[in-house]
Amino acid sequence: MLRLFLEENFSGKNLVVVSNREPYIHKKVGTQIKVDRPAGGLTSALDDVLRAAGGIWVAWGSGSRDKDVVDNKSCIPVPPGNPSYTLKRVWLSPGIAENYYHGYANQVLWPLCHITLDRVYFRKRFWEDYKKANRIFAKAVLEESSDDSIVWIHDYHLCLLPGFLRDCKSDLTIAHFWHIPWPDWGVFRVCPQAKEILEGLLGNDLLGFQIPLFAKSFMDCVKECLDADLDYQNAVVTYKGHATRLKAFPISIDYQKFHAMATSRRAVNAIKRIKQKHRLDQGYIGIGVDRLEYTKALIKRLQAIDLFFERYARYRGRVTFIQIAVPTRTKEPYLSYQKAVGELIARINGKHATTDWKPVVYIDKKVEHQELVAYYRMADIGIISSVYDGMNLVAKEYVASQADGHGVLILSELAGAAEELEGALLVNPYDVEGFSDLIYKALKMPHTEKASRMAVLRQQVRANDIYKWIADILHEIVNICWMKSATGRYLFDNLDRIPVKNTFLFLDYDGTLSPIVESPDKAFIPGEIRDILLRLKKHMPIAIISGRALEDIKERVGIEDIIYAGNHGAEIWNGRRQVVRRHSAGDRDRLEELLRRLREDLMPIQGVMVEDKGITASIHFRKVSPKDMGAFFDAFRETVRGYEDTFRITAGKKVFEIRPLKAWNKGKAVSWIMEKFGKRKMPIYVGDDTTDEDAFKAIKGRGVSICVGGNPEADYYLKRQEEVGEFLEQLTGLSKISSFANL
Ligand code: ADQ
Repeated sequence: MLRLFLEENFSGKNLVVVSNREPYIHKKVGTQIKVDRPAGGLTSALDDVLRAAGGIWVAWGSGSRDKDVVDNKSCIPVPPGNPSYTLKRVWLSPGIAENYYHGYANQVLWPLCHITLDRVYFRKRFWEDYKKANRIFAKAVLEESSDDSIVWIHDYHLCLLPGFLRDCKSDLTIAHFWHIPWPDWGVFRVCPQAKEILEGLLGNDLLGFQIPLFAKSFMDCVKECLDADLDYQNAVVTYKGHATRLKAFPISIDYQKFHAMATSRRAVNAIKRIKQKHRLDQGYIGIGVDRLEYTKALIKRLQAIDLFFERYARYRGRVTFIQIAVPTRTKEPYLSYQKAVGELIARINGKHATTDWKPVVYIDKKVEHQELVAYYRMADIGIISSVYDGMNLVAKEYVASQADGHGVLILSELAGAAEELEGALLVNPYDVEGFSDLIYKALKMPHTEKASRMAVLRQQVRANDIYKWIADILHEIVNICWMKSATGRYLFDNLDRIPVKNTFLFLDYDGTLSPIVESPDKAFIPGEIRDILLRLKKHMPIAIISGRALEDIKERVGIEDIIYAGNHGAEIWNGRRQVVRRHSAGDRDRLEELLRRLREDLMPIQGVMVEDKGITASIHFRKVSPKDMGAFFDAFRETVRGYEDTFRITAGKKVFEIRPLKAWNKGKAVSWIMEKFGKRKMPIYVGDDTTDEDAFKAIKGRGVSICVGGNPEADYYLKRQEEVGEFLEQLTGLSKISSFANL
């Protein structure tokens, strides 16, 4: 899928990924040079992207032998043995590296963004070298990019890079993903370089955050600090004439890889070995896996564990907590933190241990992934206690490795992952007493509830894996590229090119006539737009084209004498009666049968809504409680099995869509309507959705297509849905003039 997307959208484009950390490190081992790959889902997923798309990865060459293997442009083809893209290394002197990385990045931006202000340490030389390092990165990127390159930057080490690049090459497309939280203005304001940091980041075309809250906090900071135009509704900041779009893209993991590793024989053997080694055959197991990092709040978690054994003493000897913590930063305050964690574990073990059991097993080193999934799979409880966290991938790794499906995830409500992972037990890590009670609750939870919570979690992570994250970001980048190349294609700059004589107007509904809303049943057409359409229909034929059922769309628009196409054109109303009912009787019978079975099988589960749209159907489950979600998915999956030869079943936001495999599309609908009712007319089509692409294509060369938000297939774009009303209003005026001219 990803490869196909990249081939279609990125061929001919030069993709430049930039990060502090490199994907391949050359080190000296004995007398030999060895290539190391830093572990981590993100690095390997980005590596996949570059392998498929080609391009360049620019990163700091931090390995002891990195310099020995590059060419005179500091480049080396990678992956070793089967090269498909270029790694370009950036060299930082030890002094600059120290101040830029250990200084400004780790002692200023990291604690600032994680709201641990007592750990923030500003030094002038940190900032000076941070600027120098960003300039060195900028020079390297510029050497390798042309005006139509796409630069994709990662994280807080490179805040100034987008601004530096924009100053030198204003046409570059620049996107940046911010992996850590973005704090409120009340916190960010303490940064002496707040203005410069924000200005640097506003060099981006796209700035991605983990969750919407961080994007909003960023916007608030810009509002307080810079004289910029802010469009909160569309999340766009315009500063010094340049627009930056902000958007949330929750990062994820390679679900299938973790699932496959967890169900492998190697995992089963590893579990046996680990249990034997730590004498864990009896009783419950809790797991914590973290970088040894104060924001992950290992101390709070250990305090909660200590209190748990105090308050629920009967669990002594029956529960063991395994804490795997890898030290990744080797300076202060990490050394003191490591010492404090070690001492606290020793104290807890001293206090509660028995002759053949100790409450906490401490593994203070990196554990290979295959081994890590074994720990995840065997653990009855996974604990994440961060005091603030961009996302937290361990939570998702634990879920994906829960092949037996009955572990309980205790997740800090202050981690970005808490926004997504319904089914977890959320904890406030500062409330140590509440935390210890939650551990008790997790242990006492009935088996059925554990299973249904875990089923919900697994479905969520499976449906939103790292490849979807990448595709969502790249899709947004492609749209931005198109919008930029479409300068001059903004509809309001081209009104004189819009045909007003002999025109046939086609309009999509959701996102075009009606704003996008949380729940589809609340999507109503604004009164002013209805009034405009009532006036406009006197001057030109109008057709509304929608994926909704015909009756539904007719009722929502509520205007007589116009054409409606429902169910993507499988039902058409010509203004007086229904002229197309493209039901295959067989499909309808099958759908009825499937819906009857679904109603029966899902009846015991509260909150399921089955919507029969005649030709298609939607199964809404927004109102199903998390504890029943597992049962819902199981029953749904079981019931639809055997119908996949007739229907395509796709997942939306808390809804499953069921459509006949042979269903029509909006392109075919427009062509059919033009053929029947508008042979010599000129179509104008306004839509916003990917399903409108078929219509844009269908009228290419014989009409005008307009996309709200932009689409490479459309002739012109509108920036937002509200502009549709403005356009229709203008069209009314223009049409009147043209009617008079024709008299
Ligand atoms: P981190 O804070 O590093 O990164 P986190 O999401 O907590 O990331 O993931 C840590 C990773 O390290 C996991 O993949 C985990 O398996 C691995 N790991 C931890 N301890 C390990 C050990 N002992 N041995 C082996 N592997 C270990 C930042 C942000 C996060 C955000 C990520 C991704 O702080 O909030 O989720 O980026 O955007």
